[in-house]
Amino acid sequence: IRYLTAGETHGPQLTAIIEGLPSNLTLDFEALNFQLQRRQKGHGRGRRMQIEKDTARIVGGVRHGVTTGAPVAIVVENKDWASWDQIMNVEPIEDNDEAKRRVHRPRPGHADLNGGLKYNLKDLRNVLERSSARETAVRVACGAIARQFLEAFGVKIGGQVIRIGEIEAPANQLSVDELNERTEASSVRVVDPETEQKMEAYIDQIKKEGDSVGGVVECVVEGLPVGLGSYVQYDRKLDGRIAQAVMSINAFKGVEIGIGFEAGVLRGSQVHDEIMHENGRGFYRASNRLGGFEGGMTNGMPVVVRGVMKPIPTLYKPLRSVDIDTKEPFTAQVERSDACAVPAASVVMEHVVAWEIAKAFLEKFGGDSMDEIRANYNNYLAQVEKY
Ligand code: EPS
Repeated sequence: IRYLTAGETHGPQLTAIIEGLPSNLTLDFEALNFQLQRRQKGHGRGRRMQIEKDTARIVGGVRHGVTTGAPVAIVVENKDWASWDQIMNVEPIEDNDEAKRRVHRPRPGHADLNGGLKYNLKDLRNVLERSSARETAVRVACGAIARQFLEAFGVKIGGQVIRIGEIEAPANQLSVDELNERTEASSVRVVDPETEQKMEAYIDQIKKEGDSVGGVVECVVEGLPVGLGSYVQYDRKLDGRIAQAVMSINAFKGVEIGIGFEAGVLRGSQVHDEIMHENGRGFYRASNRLGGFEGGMTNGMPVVVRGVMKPIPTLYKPLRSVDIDTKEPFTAQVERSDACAVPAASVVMEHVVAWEIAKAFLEKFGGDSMDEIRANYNNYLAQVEKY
């Protein structure tokens, strides 16, 4: 299974094509759009989110609510397009710099300068339009379909914000259901109301200072069978593939599985999860410090992934840069930005992780229809039980 996306942040729409979804998967459109709306929320988002009301329109591969096995095409429209239809028109427009809103002042921390040099583009708008995190709207739509596929096999996915700047949330051991219930009610996707208040105040302060702030988000996946991914080849290690997917989210600078970097501090006896067995339950681990992975494969414990997002580089507080025309230094003034998009990034991470897991699931139990996959899955579970 794979997908590609196309579209610009101020273009007419984002488009994705998913290839390799089995037939006879019943899609819940409301649940799909619920995930898109979750991504738009969060304290610290800017004015753009008041313009957009994201919904996924499916324009291929689904009939009467059920997949046919054909590629699934998804469209997410940009409502903001109305204000950009000249500047972002695919047709040539009159050679008027004002109308074109040419960007020649690269913003530190963005793709602007590297992209301009690489693609030999003198209008950096061509870079920023595609490198924008707006693209995650349609990635969430693809991930939400993967999520529904996994849910058909009892897999549950949740997420939470662990840190925003200097404010860290206290640790918890909640199940995915509880986690989702509590974080859904939070403006910053944390479990603890006191932390929520502190984070909100912190974001407001940062915003007032014309600055931005990043954070750490966590995703938990419950209900996975043992043996997704493989140790036999580097590019089949599922933890490695999840790491790639998480790092590909705009502004992410690091990934951890389980205790992650803390494993470099602790001793072996404090890190590894002891193996247990119980009739009925089968094999399990006494703890889950390794976050559900050993040898690049799921071990049946919940998968726990963390990612760190840097502060959004579009600042009201200007940073120094150089104009690509004059090579003169300047300090940028910004029109519109998010002060903090960490809660939204938490939703994005859930969906890119869902995608990688669904992909590995299909590789292991692959089939063209849900029935065929279910038979393979049940057969494997019986084999594991007898082992
Ligand atoms: C983004 C800049 C902002 C964000 C945008 C990502 O958009 P604009 O430049 O139109 O103000 O709102 O995020 C989204 C549109 C979204 O849906 O998440 C950027 O430069 O990455």
